[in-house]
Amino acid sequence: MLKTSFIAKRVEPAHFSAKTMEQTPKPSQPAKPKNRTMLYAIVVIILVVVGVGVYYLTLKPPSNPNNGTPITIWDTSGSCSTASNCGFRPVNLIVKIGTNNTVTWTNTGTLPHTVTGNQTANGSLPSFSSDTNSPSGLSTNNQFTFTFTQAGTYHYYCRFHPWMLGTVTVS
Ligand SMILES: [Cu+2]
Repeated sequence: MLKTSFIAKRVEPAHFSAKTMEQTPKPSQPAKPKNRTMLYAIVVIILVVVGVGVYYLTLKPPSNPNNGTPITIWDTSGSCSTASNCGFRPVNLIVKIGTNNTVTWTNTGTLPHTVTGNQTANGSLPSFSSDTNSPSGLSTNNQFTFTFTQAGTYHYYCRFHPWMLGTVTVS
């Protein structure tokens, strides 16, 4: 009698403690995946926000940071065989000294282009060329800025594609 009751007493706490030991991690287990899901969601949101930010910073063309009167240099997806698929826009720009006589060309095309003053046509007017700072041409999104301080009509072209023509008339 004594022996059996003693064994029963000893077995019972051992069995109970084993149950509680098993049960203690159980309520924390369903909580862990919840916290992980939240963490993954936060990480994904951060990655998306950073990704979108990097995308806009690297791929969005600059909105004329040089802040001059804008002229767009354009070409049609890598083609510039005639004046119909590349050029300057506007072709003929009119500016006024003291108002908007600083002009910024931005290459929005895929090919390198230049802004090269036609000194034969411009005569004694000040010369200007993007080659001074960009001898291999303006690549995509690159800019050239020049301030016209003398009145006259300035003819210019692209050195690589001489059919790309433009004028800036300064008064
Ligand atoms: Cu060109």
